[in-house]
Amino acid sequence: MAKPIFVLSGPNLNLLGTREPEIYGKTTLKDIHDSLTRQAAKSQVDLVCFQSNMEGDLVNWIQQAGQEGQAIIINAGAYTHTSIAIADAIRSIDIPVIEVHLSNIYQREEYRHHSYISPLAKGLICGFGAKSYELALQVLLFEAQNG
Ligand code: CA2
Repeated sequence: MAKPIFVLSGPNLNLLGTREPEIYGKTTLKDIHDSLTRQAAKSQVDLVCFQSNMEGDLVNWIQQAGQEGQAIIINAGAYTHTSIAIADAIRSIDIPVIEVHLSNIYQREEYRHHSYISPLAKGLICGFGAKSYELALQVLLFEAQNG
């Protein structure tokens, strides 16, 4: 079996589907994880899905993914705009990272326009709600099959 793809989500994303549906949609994070897991299974790829409100957890999982995973899909939530620690962890690994956001961060407040992750990521997908995660997975599955 190929190495798993890590799907990492940051602070407050555990609240998805329960509040602010006009911005973040009605889908829960569990729904997203379940749907991604089904999609990946069709390509015989395992997913490891984690969410935490703690910056250090995300740093630890990025390091773990660097050792044990083939790629990372990350929505670092608000840490996207603030975390040098997460950026340093991404800089320390050699696997592709795709940054995702549910909302289009460039249509929102100015303080969301800067990402410490984007310059280090293979690509960025934002603005498609839960589909941002699915599109990222599709790219990775396509690349795993087609090189
Ligand atoms: O659009 C995204 O995916 C964000 O990463 C979401 C973060 C925000 O800080 C980023 O700028 C953009 C916030 C996640 C908060 O999630 C909630 C979900 C439901 C209810 C309240 C917050």
